[in-house]
Amino acid sequence: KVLITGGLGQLGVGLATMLRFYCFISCLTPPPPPPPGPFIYSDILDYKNLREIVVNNRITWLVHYSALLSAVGESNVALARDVNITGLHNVLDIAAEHGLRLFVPSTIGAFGPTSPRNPTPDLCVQRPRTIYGVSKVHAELMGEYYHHRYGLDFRCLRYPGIISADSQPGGGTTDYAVAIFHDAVKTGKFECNLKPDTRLPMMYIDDCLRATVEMMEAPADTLSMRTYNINAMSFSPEELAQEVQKQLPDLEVTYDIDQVRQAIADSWPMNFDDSNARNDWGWKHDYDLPELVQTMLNYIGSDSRIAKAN
Ligand code: VAH
Repeated sequence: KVLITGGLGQLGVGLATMLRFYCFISCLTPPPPPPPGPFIYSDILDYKNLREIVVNNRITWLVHYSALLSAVGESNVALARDVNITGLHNVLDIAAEHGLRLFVPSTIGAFGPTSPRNPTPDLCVQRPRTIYGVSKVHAELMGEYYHHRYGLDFRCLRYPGIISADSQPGGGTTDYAVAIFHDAVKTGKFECNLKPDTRLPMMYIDDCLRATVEMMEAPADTLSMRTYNINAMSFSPEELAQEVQKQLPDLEVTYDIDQVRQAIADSWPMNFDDSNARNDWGWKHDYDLPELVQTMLNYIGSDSRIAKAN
């Protein structure tokens, strides 16, 4: 049984639905309505009752999605430090004490301006310039320490910007790549907050969640590392806009740069090297840019999930 913190966030809803197991949330603000399914929600989760939930529900896996993302973290560093770092410490202790297996996502944001950017390998300098990135490097290092020191089965994937149709991202730098689809369908106009040539690694949510479950299920002896980059594609706002305009030719795209997000994006990888994940546990992505755009517009346009066009 899987416990997901941040279970009503952009990724949590999809993973809970995919796993159809327990899903618990730790929202600091009133959560959106939960999706239908065999889920139990405990909101405003504190770590005392997290222990009770783990014991009472015989949880075996803990997926720790709860975190403040890059841009929102910069506007509230103290809260981001509390949720992303203190929260992680609590989760590590509960997992170690109760023999849980622990998955914590990291991110392209765990690299910084002194990391190789094109491509960015798994092992290189990591000096991120956001509290979000610092907290995720800390999570990688602490999880690997608990693995080597206490035998905790800790697993971690560095996610690219994740694009989803039925859940909204929460204050990240890559959020533009979700908003463009909704605005294109609703109004035919999109104002982008990153420069047109800002290239970032991106991934469709179905690839992200499948990678997560495949890595959780990978036999331990296939893992040469505990933290892996995973990749699907990289694109810039202008490349994404051109692909959307193939389907919606009337889409008008303008630019009003958010300096905070632009500075963050300029410090991140442009391309991700995920060869270790592909070699060790057989990772491969399904969605490239044309398929991403087709799937997103099919979903948002028809407002009902349509399988990827073959
Ligand atoms: C953010 N969407 O922009 C998140 C993610 C890779 C980016 O971590 O902060």
